[in-house]
Amino acid sequence: MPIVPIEIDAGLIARLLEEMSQHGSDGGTGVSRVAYSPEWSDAISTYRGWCETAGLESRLDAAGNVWARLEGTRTGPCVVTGSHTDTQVPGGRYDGTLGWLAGFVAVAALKEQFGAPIRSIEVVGFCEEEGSRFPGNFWGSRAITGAIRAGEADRIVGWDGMTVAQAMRHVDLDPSLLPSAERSDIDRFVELHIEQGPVLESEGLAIGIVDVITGMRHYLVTLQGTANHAGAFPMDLRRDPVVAMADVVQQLTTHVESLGRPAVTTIGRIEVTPNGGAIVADRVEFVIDVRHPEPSVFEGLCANVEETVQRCAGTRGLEYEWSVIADHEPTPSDPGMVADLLETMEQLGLPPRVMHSGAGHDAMQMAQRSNMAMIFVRSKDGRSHTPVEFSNTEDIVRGIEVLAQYLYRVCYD
Ligand code: HGY
Ligand code: MN
Ligand code: MN
Repeated sequence: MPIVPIEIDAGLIARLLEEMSQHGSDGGTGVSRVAYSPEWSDAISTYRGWCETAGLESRLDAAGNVWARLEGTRTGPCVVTGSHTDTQVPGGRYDGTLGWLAGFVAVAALKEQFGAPIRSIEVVGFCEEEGSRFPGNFWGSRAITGAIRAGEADRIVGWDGMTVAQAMRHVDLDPSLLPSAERSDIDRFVELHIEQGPVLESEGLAIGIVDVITGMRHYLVTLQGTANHAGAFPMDLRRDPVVAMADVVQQLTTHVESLGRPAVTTIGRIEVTPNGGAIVADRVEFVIDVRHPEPSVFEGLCANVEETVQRCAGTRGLEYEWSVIADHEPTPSDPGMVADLLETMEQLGLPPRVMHSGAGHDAMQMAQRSNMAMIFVRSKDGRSHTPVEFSNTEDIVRGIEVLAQYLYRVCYD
């Protein structure tokens, strides 16, 4: 299908990103905006104001996902774009926020330049994706796909000690209404997102299309030792959980490095109790993040984690336990959507590049119910999950052009 001229206002997306970054800003380029926080509520209000100005009907669902809808002339399943509204702590200005605002800019441009589509289009801002306030992630997209189990909001205790349910009530959301956030009328979901890695930049490319999103699993591990004096208690009598954790880190790293790219394993959250400089620790709690895009390798990596924790704890006579707090299988994009997006890239004069996503995304949750694909925008130095993450406006506009052309292709024709 031929492309059509669609004007994307570079100044607008730049201004929106700048204004949105103020909600949770660290005064520099960093943003910390966790789900259901005051800065999160302010961000939603700002966004809904923009929707009103653009003449897009907006609403908040029972989970706190914010929707902007451009009504089509024909009833039936809709097409959705968007991304998440929350950030890591600290995070940057682009992870999630870019896809959320890019969807808004694309749909506002289509509305202004072509009027009502045939098929309705919605832009979603998922309330929580990062797991930066609560263990696990994809709370918003799990509400939309009906994957939240009864009572889960009361069972999940955030890193700040507040349950999801308490945090929801704090912003006047009623967790008992979560089932009403479920949608079954979404035909396809396309998410624009920063790549968060170095691949596009290393090849001098601005845009990529995702063919598979990596599998990812988070193990929350506790190793229980015996607190003792750091000086008087002999090494050969100790039950030191920090040393056992160091064994786990070393052995997992050696194994995952032996597999080469794109296998990754990360331990980035560690809590030592009582965390005293002259105390042999009593307990260590840490999260092991395991990822691979190929199902059988992913399963093997996870099995190795479980064997390694068991072995290292046993060697030092420690009790241990683990729970899986996030678990998402490798998720392929819809091949037809990938083909359409690649054709659109070629029509726009962009070298077509297919790639896997090493980051997890709401799109993997949405794929449980809808056809899915993702558009990646180059990340400077491949950095993300840090205040220095950056994508330049020119690349961002190219990404929005691909998104807008795709939405035109599937909703206006
Ligand atoms: O961890 C992830 O991949 C996502 O950014 N939350
Ligand atoms: Mn993200
Ligand atoms: Mn992220």
